[in-house]
Amino acid sequence: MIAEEKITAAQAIELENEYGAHNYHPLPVVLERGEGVYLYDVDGKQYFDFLSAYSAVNQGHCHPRIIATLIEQASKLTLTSRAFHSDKLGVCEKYLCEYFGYDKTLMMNTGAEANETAIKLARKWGYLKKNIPENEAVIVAVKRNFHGRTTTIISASTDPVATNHFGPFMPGFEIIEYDDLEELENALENPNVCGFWVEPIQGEAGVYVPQDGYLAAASELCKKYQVLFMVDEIQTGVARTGKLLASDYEGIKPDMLILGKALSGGAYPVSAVMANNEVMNVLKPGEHGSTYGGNPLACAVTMTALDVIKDEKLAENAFTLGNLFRTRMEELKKESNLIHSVRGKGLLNAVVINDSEESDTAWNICVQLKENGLLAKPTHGNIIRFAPPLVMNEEQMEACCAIIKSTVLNFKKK
Ligand code: IF1
Repeated sequence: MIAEEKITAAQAIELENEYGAHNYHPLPVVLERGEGVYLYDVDGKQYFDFLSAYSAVNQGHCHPRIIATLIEQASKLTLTSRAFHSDKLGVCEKYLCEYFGYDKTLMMNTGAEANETAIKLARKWGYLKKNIPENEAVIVAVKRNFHGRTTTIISASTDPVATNHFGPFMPGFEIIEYDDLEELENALENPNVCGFWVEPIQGEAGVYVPQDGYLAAASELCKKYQVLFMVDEIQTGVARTGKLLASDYEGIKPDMLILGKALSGGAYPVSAVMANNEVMNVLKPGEHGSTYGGNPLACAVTMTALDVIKDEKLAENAFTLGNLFRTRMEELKKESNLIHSVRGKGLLNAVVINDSEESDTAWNICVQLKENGLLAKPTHGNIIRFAPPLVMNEEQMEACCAIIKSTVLNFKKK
């Protein structure tokens, strides 16, 4: 391979501006390498990563075991399509079912595709098992949800930025308040409801943690009204919140568990829906799938990525370091009127900045954090999400909290 000419940060950004759609507004940093909790820009500057590619890199950047598997499998067989069997798919499907406790799985690629799969499964189950009149199935979703960017998924969105100028929208969604059991029960009384679709913690909305018992009560209401409990753990799952699943905090078992992101440790796009036979067996050959879904490379990487989660006790580590992070941020809140509040579970946390949603204070703090060697990004307006790789150790966490503290205490609003 011809030695690549080193690109400068300015050149990289200019190329993206010139030749790429402007569908993102990245922080002004150009990254070239990642290792564990660290990212390195094209000038060799080191950063602590406090975004983890939106919780896809829970196992840390370029985890050696995951990369070794990726290289080994990629040198053997990457993709057969599902027109044929492979030696990896059944093994991985069994692995996932035993890992998460379900009868069956359906592997896809992106989180959005997993959610689309869940919608189709819920609807078909509703028609065949709950006798909902054809084309009248309703899925209940909640305000401020984020489940992906496809036109069907945004049909349930309440975020104008996600929906403006993308209509017409898919019917069959009813939107209720998050964390409101009375509204939920009212909605589920409709006999045409086939599913309740929710994040156990609302990540993109700004790390909104519902009241204790909400998920357990929602699960009971779904049983009472014969509705599938469809839990989107794409961001909260795979140890991010201090348990293998955020659902585990309330001992609930979703009827459909929707996973993505860290299933593959950031090395390859892998998503999956887990369900028991009563739900999964409504699907017949030819009714759903994708070119890359469940390919040998995805399967090999997934099994190693999930081995790493267990072998390195990353859920336990996220639980412990999450408590440390929130303790340090609460201490900082006492010293700085810039901090309004701190919330989260495990290593999915948010710091709410004391300024209006419209202000760019949170953004400017993140730019300053970048200068000080830590990469984080606001989710919405005045909310900064802090979500480092789960492989971080206590010493690194203390160093990061010190960076955040000095940045906040020295920050001058513009
Ligand atoms: C972007 C947000 C986070 C998700 C949940 C499904 C998906 C996501 C709970 C779809 C994806 C990503 C998408 C990425 C940024 C990031 C994000 F800001 F968009 F909302 F994390 F909060 N369910 N979230 O969080 O999975 O199709 O992306 O694999 O679109 O900018 P995907």
